[in-house]
Amino acid sequence: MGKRGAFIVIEGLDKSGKSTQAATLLRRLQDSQVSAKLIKFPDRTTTIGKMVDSYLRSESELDDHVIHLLFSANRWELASSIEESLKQGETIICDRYAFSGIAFSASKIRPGSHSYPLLDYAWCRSPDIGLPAPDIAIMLDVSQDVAQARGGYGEERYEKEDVQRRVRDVFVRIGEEFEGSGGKWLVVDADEKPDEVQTVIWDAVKDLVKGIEGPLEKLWD
Ligand code: FDM
Ligand code: MG
Repeated sequence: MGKRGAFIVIEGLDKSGKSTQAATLLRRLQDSQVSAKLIKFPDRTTTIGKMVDSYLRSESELDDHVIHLLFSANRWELASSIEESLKQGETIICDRYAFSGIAFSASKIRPGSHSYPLLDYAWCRSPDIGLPAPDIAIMLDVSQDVAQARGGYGEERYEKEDVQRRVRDVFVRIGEEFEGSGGKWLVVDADEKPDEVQTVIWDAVKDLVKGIEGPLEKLWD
């Protein structure tokens, strides 16, 4: 049996440079003759993804539980194809995953309250239990000032300062729990120049992308 591919997740706030870093990493892997592909969540192309897309653009309203479960279902739609690609030795770079799922939902607060959660943290985590677990999750940590300097946030739901601040706090908790469950969670200072960020990322993944002997783990299991 040959080695399986590595499952690399890149997480972070808006304007943290996730998509740029993911694309740069893909190019570098391809230049090094590593079989690799880039995926992203939400995958807005599927039927469920289209419902998510419409919600994010505020073209539709959905109950907060419903949209949370749709984001998770959107990952489950792709779960078996992720497993298959990894088994065939292909490395996957994934732009956002279940960690964004928890962070954005669990950071929602009840209307009229300052900090009382709308959705329970454990409830938010549960629908993703058993998904393919990443071999490493890389959290690009950008400061509010640098995010603003990069052109600020866009028009979509969640692209607001107060939301981003709360989301960041939940990411910290998620990272601790992922590490506690044996996962590899790397926080990278995304205020640095793109080249410097890429150097840190490359250093963290360069051994993993040679292929992995061990089995693919299940998330939160
Ligand atoms: N998002 C993303 C969630 O709320 N839950 C999820 O499970 C995922 C994967 O969707 F604001 C949020 C994060 C972001 C928005 O993401 C769209 P992109 O990366 O900007 O397309
Ligand atoms: Mg966005």
